[in-house]
Amino acid sequence: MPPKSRFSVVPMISFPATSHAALQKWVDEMTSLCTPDTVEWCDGSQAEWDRLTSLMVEKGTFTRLNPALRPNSFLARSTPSDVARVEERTYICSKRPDEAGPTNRWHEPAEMRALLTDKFRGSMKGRTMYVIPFCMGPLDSPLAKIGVEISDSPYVAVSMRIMCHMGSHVLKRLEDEVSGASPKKRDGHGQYIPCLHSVGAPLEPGAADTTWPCNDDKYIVHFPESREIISYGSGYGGNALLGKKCLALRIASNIAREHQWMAEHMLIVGIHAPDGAKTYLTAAFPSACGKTNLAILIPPQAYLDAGWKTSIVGDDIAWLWPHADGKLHAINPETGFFGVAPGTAYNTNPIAMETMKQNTIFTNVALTDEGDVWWEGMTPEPPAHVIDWTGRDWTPDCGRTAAHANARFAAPAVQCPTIDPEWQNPDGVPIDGIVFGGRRPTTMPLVYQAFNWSHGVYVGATMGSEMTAAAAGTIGKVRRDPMAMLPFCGYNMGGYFSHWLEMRRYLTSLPRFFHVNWFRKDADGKFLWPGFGENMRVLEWIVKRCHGEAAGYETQIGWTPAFEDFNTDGLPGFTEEIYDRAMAFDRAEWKAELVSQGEMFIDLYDHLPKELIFQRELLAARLS
Ligand code: GTP
Ligand code: SPV
Ligand code: MN
Repeated sequence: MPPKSRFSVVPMISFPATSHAALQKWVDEMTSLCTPDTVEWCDGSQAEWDRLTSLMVEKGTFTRLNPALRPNSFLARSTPSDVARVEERTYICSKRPDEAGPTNRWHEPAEMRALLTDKFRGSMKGRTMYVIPFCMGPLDSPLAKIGVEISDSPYVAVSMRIMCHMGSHVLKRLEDEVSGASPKKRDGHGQYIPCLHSVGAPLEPGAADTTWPCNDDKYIVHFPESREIISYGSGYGGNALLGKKCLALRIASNIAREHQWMAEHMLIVGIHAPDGAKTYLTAAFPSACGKTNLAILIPPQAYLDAGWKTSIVGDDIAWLWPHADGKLHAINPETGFFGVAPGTAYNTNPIAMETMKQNTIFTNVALTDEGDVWWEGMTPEPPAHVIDWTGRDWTPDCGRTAAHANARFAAPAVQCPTIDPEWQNPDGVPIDGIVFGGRRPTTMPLVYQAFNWSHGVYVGATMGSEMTAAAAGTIGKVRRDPMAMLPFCGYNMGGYFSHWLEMRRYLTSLPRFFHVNWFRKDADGKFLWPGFGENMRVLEWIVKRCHGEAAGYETQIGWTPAFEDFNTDGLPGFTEEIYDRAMAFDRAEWKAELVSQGEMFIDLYDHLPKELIFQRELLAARLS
């Protein structure tokens, strides 16, 4: 150890940037630890966006898209090793392993803190440290959570401006809460959640930078008891935009269970019936299983003619709480959509295409010769030549995909033509139905309704989906993904099920529960259901069931619509015979389903609420 000199350590502390003493202290400490060249407090202004995007264009991180085709929009190409969330590097550091539970990776908190302190020492050398004040949820909502992300990535700073409320107005609110100038509107008044992020690529003086700095050693770490997030090594999506999965799901799920609310991986959609009635539903589907698509669905022509409409409140995360009116209310904590690009096209997702017309950041899509973006499925015919997501020349016959399968767009929600007028209402929107679903090529019918709340929780808890590129595992195998929260529940999954069951007590007007499957296949591997806009037909039955306005008949697994109660106007090819196959109940498949669910029940046995064991028994009894 060299002798400690009084002058050898000169922490770069600027004049106080905030009157929030605890925040200033944390930023000063992180500055001393990470030793960035400069510290910038983000104000969230247009001028700041212009400066940072131009800076990234200069450095090669961003390509400015042709302003005539895609104004104020940019393409980023990440390093091929940094293209998605890294579940195997995601940790929940609670005091006891039991609190994280068998579905999470646990690590002892003090040890992890020491390990990360080492990683962050000097990690921002040669870079700018951005201090990003942000708020998840409308600032005046009781559930709103203020966070401050410290990051050495300008990509993170500009992406956060799209994805959440970000900048001086959030910092001012936090300061006013501490000084007493702001009335108490949100729980956690005066408090913020510290989110520390580094790409883990310090720059020696004079060394050349890469266009997507990151580190092969990645850590996405959550301390649920102290409500802290530390992320190291990745610059991509949910690994780096810490307000999203880390705060709004993993940390928020911990806060929610203590304060009788729910943080869920759900879309929120509004359905406007011809009589003017509006019904809001939430739906939990695993990653890349169609949440964005359902939230921005355009009903078929026959429905539009009859006066049906849909509107979106959120496409990925819902925070729900028992409102004073006795109903579950929901807010979307985000202000942008971070959607999967491949497969998105004007013929299937026109609303998504309209939303990303400008002010959008694209990551890992292809660049056309005209300076616009392209990805697989965007147009019926591929362009003759593009630059692919790795920066290489690409032609349709080259044998590679032009865009990465998890290429994404980050677009402001306000640009969505069907954004719901209530989407920023601090009071949220009342929820009448909760929908679960996944990719199930067999077994699961197009739609069924659960018998009651506890059966609904069982249906959500036993949800599964066929493995896709988004989930690590054997492609084709069913992965159990309870409530689509497997990678996002920040505590013991069994305790999470108990919390769901308990929430019923706080409500006097209960939402109805449903399960849908857009992905059932024929023997020849073709989808039995056309999906996309046609999903409106299923939503119509769901909405009417929520209000007791549609018939259904009781089966072994739940309530289902009869063919004559299912609207097929304007869908001539969809015969009763095909409907029956899409809705079919196959006893052998359900027996296999019960066995497969049993594996998950064994894994979760220690904390599994007995109601769910009984629900499984009841299902077995109905099948026998
Ligand atoms: P995350 O953002 O990862 O949480 O996912 P998400 O649930 O929002 O997924 P997204 O909507 O981006 O999923 C898109 C994928 O689902 C694409 O491959 C779509 O083609 C497919 N998809 C969406 N809706 C339907 C549908 O109704 N039928 C079929 N067959 N595919 C669909
Ligand atoms: C998901 O994987 O469910 C996403 C994308 O919504 S990310 O924000 O990268 O986690
Ligand atoms: Mn998601």
